[in-house]
Amino acid sequence: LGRFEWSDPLRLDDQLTEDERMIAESARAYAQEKLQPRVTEAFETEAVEPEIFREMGEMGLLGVTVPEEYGGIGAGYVSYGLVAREVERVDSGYRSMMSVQSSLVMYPIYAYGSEEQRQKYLPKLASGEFIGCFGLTEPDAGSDPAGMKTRAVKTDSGYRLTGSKMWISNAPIADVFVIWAKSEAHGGKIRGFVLEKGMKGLSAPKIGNKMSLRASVTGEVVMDNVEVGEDALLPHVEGLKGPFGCLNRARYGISWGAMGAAEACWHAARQYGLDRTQFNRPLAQTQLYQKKLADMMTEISLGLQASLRVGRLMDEANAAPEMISIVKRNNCGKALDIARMARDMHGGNGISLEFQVIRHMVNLETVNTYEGTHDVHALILGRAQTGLQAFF
Ligand code: TGC
Ligand code: FAD
Repeated sequence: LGRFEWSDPLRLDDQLTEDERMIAESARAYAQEKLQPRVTEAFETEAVEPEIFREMGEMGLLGVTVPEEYGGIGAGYVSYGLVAREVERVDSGYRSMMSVQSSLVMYPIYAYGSEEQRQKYLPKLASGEFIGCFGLTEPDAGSDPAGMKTRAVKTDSGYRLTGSKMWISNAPIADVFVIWAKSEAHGGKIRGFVLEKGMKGLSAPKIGNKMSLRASVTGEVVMDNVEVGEDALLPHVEGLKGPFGCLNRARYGISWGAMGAAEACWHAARQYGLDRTQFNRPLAQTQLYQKKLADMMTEISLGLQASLRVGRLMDEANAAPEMISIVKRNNCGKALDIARMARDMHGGNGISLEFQVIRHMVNLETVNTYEGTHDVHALILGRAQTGLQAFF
Protein backbone atom coordinates (compact mmCIF):
# COMPACT_ATOMS: atom_id res chain seq x y z
CA LEU A 1 0.00 0.00 0.00
CA GLY A 2 1.15 3.51 -0.74
CA ARG A 3 1.91 6.13 1.85
CA PHE A 4 -0.74 8.80 2.58
CA GLU A 5 0.27 12.21 3.86
CA TRP A 6 -2.76 14.41 4.68
CA SER A 7 -1.03 17.64 3.72
CA ASP A 8 0.16 16.29 0.35
CA PRO A 9 -2.56 13.79 -0.55
CA LEU A 10 -1.54 13.05 -4.15
CA ARG A 11 2.18 13.27 -3.31
CA LEU A 12 2.94 16.29 -5.47
CA ASP A 13 6.32 16.42 -3.81
CA ASP A 14 7.32 13.06 -5.36
CA GLN A 15 6.68 14.53 -8.81
CA LEU A 16 9.19 17.35 -8.44
CA THR A 17 12.86 17.35 -9.36
CA GLU A 18 15.53 17.95 -6.74
CA ASP A 19 16.07 21.51 -8.08
CA GLU A 20 12.35 22.30 -8.01
CA ARG A 21 12.13 21.07 -4.42
CA MET A 22 15.06 23.25 -3.40
CA ILE A 23 13.60 26.36 -5.04
CA ALA A 24 10.23 25.72 -3.33
CA GLU A 25 11.93 25.21 0.04
CA SER A 26 13.92 28.39 -0.19
CA ALA A 27 10.82 30.36 -1.27
CA ARG A 28 8.92 28.87 1.64
CA ALA A 29 11.65 29.70 4.14
CA TYR A 30 11.78 33.33 2.92
CA ALA A 31 7.99 33.69 2.87
CA GLN A 32 7.48 32.18 6.31
CA GLU A 33 10.43 33.87 8.02
CA LYS A 34 10.35 37.33 6.42
CA LEU A 35 6.85 37.91 5.06
CA GLN A 36 4.56 36.08 7.46
CA PRO A 37 5.62 38.10 10.56
CA ARG A 38 4.79 41.44 8.93
CA VAL A 39 1.73 40.63 6.83
CA THR A 40 -1.05 41.37 9.32
CA GLU A 41 0.22 44.86 10.05
CA ALA A 42 1.02 45.51 6.39
CA PHE A 43 -2.52 44.55 5.43
CA GLU A 44 -4.07 46.56 8.25
CA THR A 45 -2.10 49.73 7.58
CA GLU A 46 -1.79 49.32 3.78
CA ALA A 47 1.96 49.60 4.26
CA VAL A 48 3.98 50.15 1.10
CA GLU A 49 7.18 48.12 1.44
CA PRO A 50 9.41 48.51 -1.64
CA GLU A 51 12.28 46.75 0.20
CA ILE A 52 10.41 43.47 -0.32
CA PHE A 53 11.51 43.58 -3.97
CA ARG A 54 15.17 43.71 -2.92
CA GLU A 55 14.67 40.85 -0.50
CA MET A 56 12.95 38.75 -3.15
CA GLY A 57 15.71 39.66 -5.60
CA GLU A 58 18.38 38.48 -3.17
CA MET A 59 16.53 35.19 -2.78
CA GLY A 60 16.37 34.71 -6.57
CA LEU A 61 12.56 34.91 -6.60
CA LEU A 62 12.23 37.56 -9.33
CA GLY A 63 12.34 36.46 -12.97
CA VAL A 64 12.77 32.79 -12.04
CA THR A 65 12.43 31.72 -15.70
CA VAL A 66 14.67 34.46 -17.13
CA PRO A 67 18.17 33.25 -18.16
CA GLU A 68 21.05 33.82 -15.74
CA GLU A 69 22.88 36.19 -18.12
CA TYR A 70 20.06 38.70 -17.50
CA GLY A 71 19.93 38.14 -13.75
CA GLY A 72 17.27 35.41 -13.53
CA ILE A 73 17.93 31.85 -12.43
CA GLY A 74 16.95 30.18 -15.72
CA ALA A 75 14.56 27.75 -14.00
CA GLY A 76 11.35 26.31 -15.46
CA TYR A 77 7.68 27.15 -15.11
CA VAL A 78 7.05 24.48 -12.49
CA SER A 79 9.63 26.22 -10.30
CA TYR A 80 7.97 29.57 -10.95
CA GLY A 81 4.61 28.08 -9.95
CA LEU A 82 6.05 26.65 -6.75
CA VAL A 83 7.43 30.07 -5.81
CA ALA A 84 4.01 31.65 -6.41
CA ARG A 85 2.38 28.99 -4.21
CA GLU A 86 4.79 29.64 -1.32
CA VAL A 87 4.53 33.43 -1.49
CA GLU A 88 0.73 33.41 -1.77
CA ARG A 89 0.51 30.98 1.14
CA VAL A 90 1.34 34.16 3.10
CA ASP A 91 -0.56 36.76 1.06
CA SER A 92 -1.91 37.23 -2.46
CA GLY A 93 -0.61 40.80 -2.45
CA TYR A 94 3.00 39.70 -2.01
CA ARG A 95 2.56 37.17 -4.81
CA SER A 96 1.11 39.93 -6.96
CA MET A 97 4.22 42.04 -6.42
CA MET A 98 6.38 39.10 -7.48
CA SER A 99 4.33 37.95 -10.44
CA VAL A 100 3.88 41.40 -11.98
CA GLN A 101 7.65 41.93 -11.79
CA SER A 102 8.44 38.46 -13.21
CA SER A 103 5.74 37.69 -15.79
CA LEU A 104 4.43 41.09 -16.74
CA VAL A 105 7.57 43.24 -16.74
CA MET A 106 10.66 41.04 -17.05
CA TYR A 107 9.05 38.57 -19.45
CA PRO A 108 7.96 41.15 -22.10
CA ILE A 109 11.30 42.94 -21.93
CA TYR A 110 13.05 39.60 -22.36
CA ALA A 111 10.72 38.20 -25.03
CA TYR A 112 9.87 41.33 -27.01
CA GLY A 113 12.69 43.74 -26.13
CA SER A 114 15.89 44.74 -27.92
CA GLU A 115 19.25 43.57 -26.58
CA GLU A 116 19.83 47.09 -25.21
CA GLN A 117 16.48 47.02 -23.36
CA ARG A 118 17.28 43.60 -21.92
CA GLN A 119 20.70 44.74 -20.66
CA LYS A 120 19.37 48.00 -19.31
CA TYR A 121 16.42 46.70 -17.33
CA LEU A 122 16.52 42.97 -16.62
CA PRO A 123 19.43 42.68 -14.16
CA LYS A 124 18.08 45.55 -12.04
CA LEU A 125 14.55 44.15 -12.13
CA ALA A 126 15.92 40.73 -11.12
CA SER A 127 17.76 42.20 -8.12
CA GLY A 128 14.77 44.30 -7.07
CA GLU A 129 16.72 47.56 -7.52
CA PHE A 130 14.06 48.47 -10.10
CA ILE A 131 10.36 47.89 -9.49
CA GLY A 132 8.15 47.30 -12.51
CA CYS A 133 4.47 47.61 -13.40
CA PHE A 134 2.28 46.57 -16.34
CA GLY A 135 -0.39 48.89 -17.72
CA LEU A 136 -3.08 47.24 -19.81
CA THR A 137 -6.39 47.94 -18.03
CA GLU A 138 -8.03 51.34 -18.39
CA PRO A 139 -11.04 52.96 -16.72
CA ASP A 140 -13.19 52.02 -19.76
CA ALA A 141 -11.32 48.88 -20.90
CA GLY A 142 -11.00 46.00 -18.43
CA SER A 143 -12.22 42.65 -19.72
CA ASP A 144 -12.08 44.13 -23.20
CA PRO A 145 -8.53 45.49 -23.50
CA ALA A 146 -8.97 45.93 -27.27
CA GLY A 147 -11.13 48.92 -26.33
CA MET A 148 -8.18 50.84 -24.87
CA LYS A 149 -7.90 54.57 -25.54
CA THR A 150 -4.23 55.14 -24.75
CA ARG A 151 -2.51 56.40 -27.90
CA ALA A 152 1.08 56.67 -29.09
CA VAL A 153 1.67 59.30 -31.75
CA LYS A 154 4.91 59.39 -33.77
CA THR A 155 7.22 62.36 -33.21
CA ASP A 156 10.55 63.22 -34.89
CA SER A 157 12.55 61.38 -32.23
CA GLY A 158 10.11 58.74 -30.96
CA TYR A 159 6.55 58.73 -29.65
CA ARG A 160 4.16 60.81 -27.55
CA LEU A 161 1.86 58.82 -25.25
CA THR A 162 -1.48 60.01 -23.91
CA GLY A 163 -4.04 58.14 -21.85
CA SER A 164 -4.65 56.59 -18.47
CA LYS A 165 -4.39 53.12 -16.99
CA MET A 166 -6.41 51.92 -14.01
CA TRP A 167 -5.84 49.31 -11.29
CA ILE A 168 -2.13 48.91 -11.93
CA SER A 169 -0.25 46.82 -9.35
CA ASN A 170 3.05 48.37 -8.11
CA ALA A 171 2.49 51.56 -10.15
CA PRO A 172 2.94 54.16 -7.35
CA ILE A 173 6.39 52.75 -6.51
CA ALA A 174 7.43 51.69 -10.01
CA ASP A 175 10.65 52.71 -11.75
CA VAL A 176 9.78 50.90 -15.01
CA PHE A 177 6.35 50.98 -16.68
CA VAL A 178 5.46 48.50 -19.43
CA ILE A 179 2.58 50.32 -21.16
CA TRP A 180 0.34 49.03 -23.93
CA ALA A 181 -0.99 51.65 -26.35
CA LYS A 182 -2.50 51.92 -29.82
CA SER A 183 0.16 53.28 -32.12
CA GLU A 184 -0.95 55.36 -35.08
CA ALA A 185 2.39 54.79 -36.81
CA HIS A 186 1.67 51.04 -36.74
CA GLY A 187 -1.80 51.18 -38.22
CA GLY A 188 -3.45 51.61 -34.81
CA LYS A 189 -2.09 48.26 -33.60
CA ILE A 190 -1.35 47.72 -29.93
CA ARG A 191 2.36 48.14 -29.14
CA GLY A 192 4.36 47.95 -25.92
CA PHE A 193 6.46 50.84 -24.57
CA VAL A 194 8.86 50.98 -21.64
CA LEU A 195 8.47 54.21 -19.68
CA GLU A 196 10.55 55.34 -16.73
CA LYS A 197 9.70 57.09 -13.49
CA GLY A 198 10.34 60.84 -13.68
CA MET A 199 9.38 61.28 -17.32
CA LYS A 200 7.57 64.57 -17.89
CA GLY A 201 3.79 64.06 -17.91
CA LEU A 202 3.93 60.61 -16.25
CA SER A 203 2.32 60.11 -12.83
CA ALA A 204 1.01 57.13 -10.87
CA PRO A 205 -1.35 58.13 -8.06
CA LYS A 206 -2.22 55.48 -5.50
CA ILE A 207 -5.75 54.05 -5.46
CA GLY A 208 -7.13 54.20 -1.92
CA ASN A 209 -10.05 52.52 -0.14
CA LYS A 210 -9.15 49.00 -1.24
CA MET A 211 -10.62 46.27 0.96
CA SER A 212 -8.58 43.56 -0.80
CA LEU A 213 -4.89 43.09 -1.60
CA ARG A 214 -3.99 45.80 0.89
CA ALA A 215 -0.37 44.66 1.26
CA SER A 216 0.19 45.39 -2.45
CA VAL A 217 -0.01 48.96 -3.65
CA THR A 218 -2.19 49.69 -6.70
CA GLY A 219 -2.35 52.87 -8.75
CA GLU A 220 -3.50 54.67 -11.82
CA VAL A 221 -0.98 55.56 -14.51
CA VAL A 222 -1.63 58.94 -16.07
CA MET A 223 0.19 59.84 -19.29
CA ASP A 224 -0.19 63.45 -20.33
CA ASN A 225 1.82 63.83 -23.55
CA VAL A 226 4.73 61.72 -22.31
CA GLU A 227 7.59 61.97 -24.85
CA VAL A 228 9.73 58.86 -25.28
CA GLY A 229 12.51 57.96 -27.70
CA GLU A 230 12.36 55.28 -30.38
CA ASP A 231 14.27 53.06 -27.93
CA ALA A 232 11.20 52.87 -25.63
CA LEU A 233 9.24 50.76 -28.15
CA LEU A 234 9.31 46.98 -27.60
CA PRO A 235 10.34 46.05 -31.14
CA HIS A 236 9.42 42.40 -31.41
CA VAL A 237 5.65 42.17 -30.93
CA GLU A 238 2.48 43.88 -32.08
CA GLY A 239 -1.22 43.33 -31.40
CA LEU A 240 -3.02 41.92 -28.38
CA LYS A 241 -0.87 38.81 -28.47
CA GLY A 242 1.86 40.98 -26.87
CA PRO A 243 0.10 41.54 -23.54
CA PHE A 244 -1.60 38.13 -23.73
CA GLY A 245 1.76 36.38 -24.05
CA CYS A 246 2.65 37.91 -20.67
CA LEU A 247 -0.77 37.18 -19.18
CA ASN A 248 -0.47 33.48 -20.08
CA ARG A 249 2.52 33.26 -17.75
CA ALA A 250 1.06 35.37 -14.97
CA ARG A 251 -2.30 33.53 -15.06
CA TYR A 252 -0.53 30.20 -14.86
CA GLY A 253 1.47 31.42 -11.82
CA ILE A 254 -1.75 32.65 -10.19
CA SER A 255 -3.23 29.16 -10.54
CA TRP A 256 -0.49 27.89 -8.21
CA GLY A 257 -0.59 30.95 -5.99
CA ALA A 258 -4.33 30.71 -5.35
CA MET A 259 -3.83 27.11 -4.25
CA GLY A 260 -1.15 28.32 -1.80
CA ALA A 261 -3.65 30.74 -0.24
CA ALA A 262 -6.27 27.96 -0.17
CA GLU A 263 -3.82 25.62 1.56
CA ALA A 264 -3.16 28.25 4.23
CA CYS A 265 -6.94 28.48 4.84
CA TRP A 266 -7.41 24.70 4.86
CA HIS A 267 -4.55 24.11 7.32
CA ALA A 268 -5.82 26.91 9.55
CA ALA A 269 -9.35 25.47 9.56
CA ARG A 270 -8.06 21.97 10.35
CA GLN A 271 -5.97 23.22 13.25
CA TYR A 272 -8.78 25.40 14.56
CA GLY A 273 -11.14 22.42 14.49
CA LEU A 274 -8.66 20.30 16.43
CA ASP A 275 -8.07 23.03 19.02
CA ARG A 276 -11.60 24.26 19.65
CA THR A 277 -14.11 22.29 21.67
CA GLN A 278 -17.88 22.78 21.55
CA PHE A 279 -20.53 20.35 22.82
CA ASN A 280 -17.71 18.52 24.66
CA ARG A 281 -15.76 17.51 21.59
CA PRO A 282 -13.39 19.09 19.10
CA LEU A 283 -15.15 20.78 16.19
CA ALA A 284 -13.00 18.55 13.97
CA GLN A 285 -14.85 15.55 15.36
CA THR A 286 -18.14 16.57 13.80
CA GLN A 287 -19.34 15.27 10.46
CA LEU A 288 -20.05 18.67 8.91
CA TYR A 289 -16.59 19.97 9.82
CA GLN A 290 -14.89 16.87 8.39
CA LYS A 291 -16.89 17.07 5.17
CA LYS A 292 -15.65 20.62 4.66
CA LEU A 293 -12.06 19.56 5.33
CA ALA A 294 -12.46 16.68 2.86
CA ASP A 295 -13.77 19.06 0.19
CA MET A 296 -10.83 21.40 0.75
CA MET A 297 -8.28 18.60 0.57
CA THR A 298 -9.86 17.25 -2.62
CA GLU A 299 -10.10 20.54 -4.51
CA ILE A 300 -6.60 21.64 -3.54
CA SER A 301 -4.92 18.39 -4.45
CA LEU A 302 -6.73 18.26 -7.82
CA GLY A 303 -6.01 21.93 -8.53
CA LEU A 304 -2.30 21.52 -7.80
CA GLN A 305 -2.08 18.46 -10.07
CA ALA A 306 -3.69 20.41 -12.89
CA SER A 307 -1.26 23.31 -12.47
CA LEU A 308 1.65 20.89 -12.39
CA ARG A 309 0.47 19.33 -15.66
CA VAL A 310 0.17 22.74 -17.35
CA GLY A 311 3.58 23.75 -15.96
CA ARG A 312 5.23 20.63 -17.38
CA LEU A 313 3.68 21.42 -20.77
CA MET A 314 4.87 25.04 -20.52
CA ASP A 315 8.37 23.77 -19.85
CA GLU A 316 8.09 21.78 -23.09
CA ALA A 317 6.70 24.89 -24.88
CA ASN A 318 3.60 22.82 -25.54
CA ALA A 319 0.84 24.44 -23.41
CA ALA A 320 -2.23 26.10 -24.97
CA PRO A 321 -3.75 29.31 -23.53
CA GLU A 322 -7.07 27.47 -23.00
CA MET A 323 -5.32 25.11 -20.56
CA ILE A 324 -4.19 28.15 -18.62
CA SER A 325 -7.78 29.46 -18.57
CA ILE A 326 -8.90 26.13 -17.07
CA VAL A 327 -6.44 26.27 -14.19
CA LYS A 328 -6.66 30.02 -13.58
CA ARG A 329 -10.45 29.92 -13.44
CA ASN A 330 -10.80 26.70 -11.50
CA ASN A 331 -8.11 27.33 -8.93
CA CYS A 332 -9.09 30.94 -8.20
CA GLY A 333 -12.79 30.10 -7.91
CA LYS A 334 -12.11 27.06 -5.71
CA ALA A 335 -9.62 28.96 -3.54
CA LEU A 336 -12.22 31.66 -2.94
CA ASP A 337 -14.83 29.05 -1.95
CA ILE A 338 -12.31 27.40 0.39
CA ALA A 339 -11.35 30.70 2.01
CA ARG A 340 -15.03 31.55 2.59
CA MET A 341 -15.57 28.09 4.09
CA ALA A 342 -12.51 28.41 6.35
CA ARG A 343 -13.76 31.81 7.50
CA ASP A 344 -17.05 30.24 8.47
CA MET A 345 -15.36 27.33 10.28
CA HIS A 346 -13.50 29.81 12.48
CA GLY A 347 -16.80 31.19 13.79
CA GLY A 348 -16.54 34.71 15.20
CA ASN A 349 -12.76 34.48 15.32
CA GLY A 350 -12.88 34.09 11.55
CA ILE A 351 -13.56 37.77 11.08
CA SER A 352 -10.40 38.79 12.95
CA LEU A 353 -7.21 39.49 11.02
CA GLU A 354 -5.40 37.57 13.76
CA PHE A 355 -6.71 34.29 12.34
CA GLN A 356 -5.63 35.15 8.77
CA VAL A 357 -8.47 33.52 6.87
CA ILE A 358 -10.54 36.64 6.25
CA ARG A 359 -7.47 38.36 4.79
CA HIS A 360 -7.02 35.51 2.32
CA MET A 361 -10.74 35.57 1.61
CA VAL A 362 -10.90 39.24 0.68
CA ASN A 363 -7.62 39.01 -1.26
CA LEU A 364 -8.97 36.13 -3.33
CA GLU A 365 -11.86 38.33 -4.48
CA THR A 366 -9.26 40.30 -6.44
CA VAL A 367 -7.39 37.20 -7.60
CA ASN A 368 -10.65 35.79 -8.98
CA THR A 369 -11.18 39.06 -10.88
CA TYR A 370 -7.82 40.16 -12.22
CA GLU A 371 -5.98 38.58 -15.14
CA GLY A 372 -9.36 37.72 -16.69
CA THR A 373 -12.39 37.33 -14.46
CA HIS A 374 -13.86 33.90 -13.62
CA ASP A 375 -16.60 34.50 -16.20
CA VAL A 376 -14.28 35.81 -18.90
CA HIS A 377 -12.27 32.58 -18.67
CA ALA A 378 -15.56 30.67 -18.94
CA LEU A 379 -16.24 32.53 -22.19
CA ILE A 380 -12.75 31.71 -23.49
CA LEU A 381 -13.44 28.03 -22.74
CA GLY A 382 -16.96 28.22 -24.16
CA ARG A 383 -15.63 29.70 -27.40
CA ALA A 384 -12.89 27.06 -27.58
CA GLN A 385 -15.39 24.20 -27.55
CA THR A 386 -18.26 25.68 -29.58
CA GLY A 387 -16.42 27.96 -31.98
CA LEU A 388 -19.01 30.61 -31.02
CA GLN A 389 -17.94 34.02 -29.74
CA ALA A 390 -20.12 35.05 -26.78
CA PHE A 391 -18.23 38.16 -25.64
CA PHE A 392 -20.23 40.49 -27.87
P1 TGC B 1 -9.11 37.74 -29.46
O1 TGC B 1 -9.73 38.05 -30.79
O2 TGC B 1 -9.47 36.52 -28.72
O3 TGC B 1 -7.51 37.79 -29.64
C1 TGC B 1 -6.85 38.94 -30.14
C2 TGC B 1 -5.43 38.53 -30.49
O4 TGC B 1 -4.74 38.09 -29.33
C3 TGC B 1 -4.36 36.71 -29.48
N1 TGC B 1 -4.59 36.03 -28.20
C4 TGC B 1 -3.65 35.43 -27.50
N2 TGC B 1 -2.33 35.27 -27.74
C5 TGC B 1 -1.60 34.62 -26.82
N3 TGC B 1 -2.15 34.14 -25.68
C6 TGC B 1 -3.45 34.29 -25.40
N4 TGC B 1 -3.96 33.86 -24.25
C7 TGC B 1 -4.27 34.96 -26.34
N5 TGC B 1 -5.58 35.30 -26.37
C8 TGC B 1 -5.78 35.94 -27.51
C9 TGC B 1 -5.27 36.15 -30.56
O5 TGC B 1 -4.69 35.06 -31.21
C10 TGC B 1 -5.39 37.36 -31.47
O6 TGC B 1 -4.18 37.47 -32.21
P2 TGC B 1 -4.18 38.05 -33.72
O7 TGC B 1 -2.75 37.96 -34.14
O8 TGC B 1 -5.12 37.17 -34.49
O9 TGC B 1 -4.69 39.46 -33.61
O10 TGC B 1 -9.34 39.02 -28.57
P3 TGC B 1 -10.64 39.59 -27.95
O11 TGC B 1 -10.55 41.08 -28.04
O12 TGC B 1 -11.88 38.92 -28.50
O13 TGC B 1 -10.37 39.14 -26.45
C11 TGC B 1 -11.31 38.64 -25.66
C12 TGC B 1 -10.80 38.18 -24.27
C13 TGC B 1 -11.93 38.37 -23.33
C14 TGC B 1 -10.41 36.73 -24.37
C15 TGC B 1 -9.58 38.92 -23.76
O14 TGC B 1 -9.59 40.21 -24.10
C16 TGC B 1 -9.29 38.72 -22.28
O15 TGC B 1 -8.66 37.77 -21.88
N6 TGC B 1 -9.73 39.67 -21.38
C17 TGC B 1 -9.29 39.69 -20.01
C18 TGC B 1 -8.39 40.86 -19.80
C19 TGC B 1 -7.31 40.58 -18.80
O16 TGC B 1 -6.95 39.46 -18.49
N7 TGC B 1 -6.70 41.64 -18.28
C20 TGC B 1 -5.61 41.50 -17.38
C21 TGC B 1 -4.94 42.80 -17.09
S1 TGC B 1 -3.38 42.63 -16.28
C22 TGC B 1 -3.74 42.19 -14.71
O17 TGC B 1 -4.83 41.97 -14.32
C23 TGC B 1 -2.58 42.07 -13.82
S2 TGC B 1 -2.95 41.76 -12.18
C24 TGC B 1 -1.49 41.01 -11.78
C25 TGC B 1 -1.19 40.92 -10.37
O18 TGC B 1 -1.28 41.94 -9.64
O19 TGC B 1 -0.80 39.78 -9.98
P1 FAD C 1 -15.29 44.57 -16.16
O1 FAD C 1 -14.61 44.13 -17.41
O2 FAD C 1 -16.07 45.81 -16.22
O3 FAD C 1 -16.19 43.38 -15.64
C1 FAD C 1 -17.23 43.56 -14.67
C2 FAD C 1 -18.07 42.28 -14.60
O4 FAD C 1 -18.65 42.02 -15.89
C3 FAD C 1 -17.25 41.01 -14.28
O5 FAD C 1 -18.03 40.15 -13.49
C4 FAD C 1 -17.01 40.37 -15.65
O6 FAD C 1 -16.83 38.96 -15.55
C5 FAD C 1 -18.32 40.72 -16.35
N1 FAD C 1 -18.16 40.74 -17.81
C6 FAD C 1 -17.33 41.50 -18.55
N2 FAD C 1 -17.49 41.24 -19.86
C7 FAD C 1 -18.45 40.29 -19.96
C8 FAD C 1 -19.05 39.59 -21.04
N3 FAD C 1 -18.70 39.81 -22.32
N4 FAD C 1 -20.01 38.69 -20.76
C9 FAD C 1 -20.38 38.42 -19.48
N5 FAD C 1 -19.85 39.04 -18.40
C10 FAD C 1 -18.89 39.96 -18.65
N6 FAD C 1 -4.68 45.46 -14.73
C11 FAD C 1 -3.49 45.72 -15.34
O7 FAD C 1 -3.42 45.99 -16.53
N7 FAD C 1 -2.32 45.66 -14.62
C12 FAD C 1 -2.29 45.38 -13.30
O8 FAD C 1 -1.21 45.33 -12.70
C13 FAD C 1 -3.54 45.12 -12.63
N8 FAD C 1 -3.56 44.91 -11.28
C14 FAD C 1 -4.77 44.84 -10.63
C15 FAD C 1 -4.79 44.85 -9.24
C16 FAD C 1 -6.01 44.87 -8.56
C17 FAD C 1 -6.02 44.94 -7.06
C18 FAD C 1 -7.22 44.81 -9.29
C19 FAD C 1 -8.55 44.81 -8.58
C20 FAD C 1 -7.19 44.80 -10.67
C21 FAD C 1 -5.97 44.84 -11.36
N9 FAD C 1 -5.92 44.94 -12.76
C22 FAD C 1 -4.73 45.16 -13.41
C23 FAD C 1 -7.16 45.06 -13.54
C24 FAD C 1 -7.90 43.75 -13.78
O9 FAD C 1 -7.25 42.96 -14.72
C25 FAD C 1 -9.34 44.07 -14.20
O10 FAD C 1 -10.00 44.57 -13.06
C26 FAD C 1 -10.06 42.87 -14.75
O11 FAD C 1 -9.49 42.47 -15.99
C27 FAD C 1 -11.56 43.12 -14.95
O12 FAD C 1 -11.79 44.32 -15.61
P2 FAD C 1 -12.83 45.41 -14.98
O13 FAD C 1 -12.44 45.65 -13.59
O14 FAD C 1 -12.86 46.56 -15.92
O15 FAD C 1 -14.22 44.67 -14.97
